[in-house]
This record gives sequence, structure tokens and C-alpha cells, in this order.
Amino acid sequence: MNRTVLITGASSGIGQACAWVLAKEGYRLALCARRTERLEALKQAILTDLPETEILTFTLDVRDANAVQQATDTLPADWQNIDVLINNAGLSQGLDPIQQGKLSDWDTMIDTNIKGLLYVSRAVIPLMKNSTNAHIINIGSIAGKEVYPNGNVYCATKHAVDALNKAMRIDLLEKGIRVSAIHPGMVETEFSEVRFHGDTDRAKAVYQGVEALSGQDIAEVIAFVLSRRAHININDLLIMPTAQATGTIVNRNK
Ligand code: NDP
Ligand code: 8X3
Repeated sequence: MNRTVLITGASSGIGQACAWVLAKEGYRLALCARRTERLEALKQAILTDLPETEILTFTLDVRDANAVQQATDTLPADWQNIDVLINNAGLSQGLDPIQQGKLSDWDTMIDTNIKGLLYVSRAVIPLMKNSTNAHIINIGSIAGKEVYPNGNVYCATKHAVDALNKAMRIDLLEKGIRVSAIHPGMVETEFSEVRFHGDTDRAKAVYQGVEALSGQDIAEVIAFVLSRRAHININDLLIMPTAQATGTIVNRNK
């Protein structure tokens, strides 16, 4: 049977691109996010192009520990073996100095990027027990490798993902589950629109004059990482646009 991948945050950006790229490689797709209608539209679009693809969609807010457990406990019988988990759901909220940060923004980032990733991993890892080729991909960020002005809490959550990636690698070693972190720099998705609470002009300015990465660029690297022979684990990759040297040093001369 083809490998089954569960992708969190598949309704947009990197997660959506992973769904497309892995569908083309013959994976069975279990796709979740909060925006169900987006998942349904994605499913239909993939089925139009690639009618053989097996796709399961379900609504999930990764911040809700009970909902995460319930969703994985009630997966249809033929979806209870998961080979690949892509912990992609995540977001940034605000870009404020720490003394002015909004508590609700902090809670949302911590609950989604750290606690959500933990809840999903804890619920899905038992579903990998029959897989002969199990692999977890954790989506970190350049923000998990360095900090930048006003990035404070978002950077802290992605540093936590970096730490959890290393910790999972140790704890899951005996189970033979591969664990890899993908740390992108600037990727043009809905990320900045979400960070700036729907301010599209401010979001557009982030990508002005620079060729950012696309979700597809990241998804293709993930497909490569997943396709290595079983004795190879790519622990950690930092992937930047050519025009971006650090979180904040960007050549905008495009
Ligand atoms: P998008 O905003 O385009 O996509 C984010 C996805 O996460 C959406 O599908 C969204 O779905 C989902 N999501 C957010 N909150 C929740 C939640 N509580 N429960 C379930 N799903 C949720 O951004 P990206 O594709 O860019 O972001 C994907 C990942 O990549 C994130 O972890 C982000 O931190 C990381 N990243 C992004 C970079 C960038 O520059 N864009 C760079 C480095 C890392 P929905 O709203 O439907 O629930
Ligand atoms: C998203 C990229 O540079 O805004 O993780 O932190 S950045």
C-alpha cells in the first residue's frame, strides 16, 4: 500500500503545497486544518488532476487536546496506520516589542506552535507502530535558529520546535521513526497576513522586491527528505531564499 501522510495545516501555504507534491508521488493524504471548506476545495482540485489519490479530510484545531485525541481515535479503519506526519500547522501573531506584546497573540502562538505540535505528535505516534517507514517532519523556521527584533515569542515557539525535533529524535530512536526538521526562511504564503491580523498591505510589503520561497519550494524539499533510503535521516535543514541572509537581512533589489 502507498504511504499515508497526515498533514496539519493543509488548508494553505506550505501544508497545501505538501498535499499537492506528495499526491503526485502517490501518497495517501490525511489533511486537516480548521477551515474545512478549504480542505474540501483542495481535495476536489487534487482529485480532478490526480483521480487515483486517496484523500481524507477532517476539521481540526490543533490547540484543542481533546479534539486532537478524538480525531485520531476515530479515524476510519483504513486510515489508522500513519507513515508520515508533517507537523506544519503554525502561525505568527503580531510583531511587537516584548513589553507591548498582546497576551492573546502570545497564547495563540504558544498554543498552536508548541502545544498543538505536541498534542498531534502524541496522538499520531501510536498510529505509526505498524509502519515500516515512519517519519515525522517538523516545520520550524529561521526564527527557530535566531531571534530578530520584535520576533520574541514567535521565535521562542520555533526554538521550542527545534528542541522538540531533537528530543523526538532521541525518544523515537528505538522505534525506528525518522524525525526531521525543515526550517524555512521567508516563504510567500498567508503567513504575514495572519501575523498582521489581516492587514494585506503590510503583509505584501514583507515580500516587496524579493523573490521569496514558495510553499512548493519547501514541499519539494520535504518530498526529497521523505524519499531517502530508510537508513538515512536528514535531521535538520535551513532553507532560505537566495536574497535572504538572516531573519532580517534581505536584498530587496529584485
Ligand atoms: P499559512 O498561514 O499559509 O498556513 C498556515 C496553516 O496552519 C493553515 O493551513 C492554517 O489552517 C493552519 N493552522 C493555523 N492554526 C491552526 C490551528 N489552531 N489548528 C490547525 N491548523 C492551524 O502559513 P505557512 O504555510 O507559511 O505556515 C506553515 C508553517 O510554516 C507554520 O508552522 C509557519 O510557522 C512555518 N513557517 C512559515 C514561514 C513563512 O515565511 N511563511 C517561514 C518559516 C516557517 P486553518 O487556518 O485553516 O486552521
Ligand atoms: C517565518 C519566517 O522570518 O518571519 O517563520 O520568522 S520569519
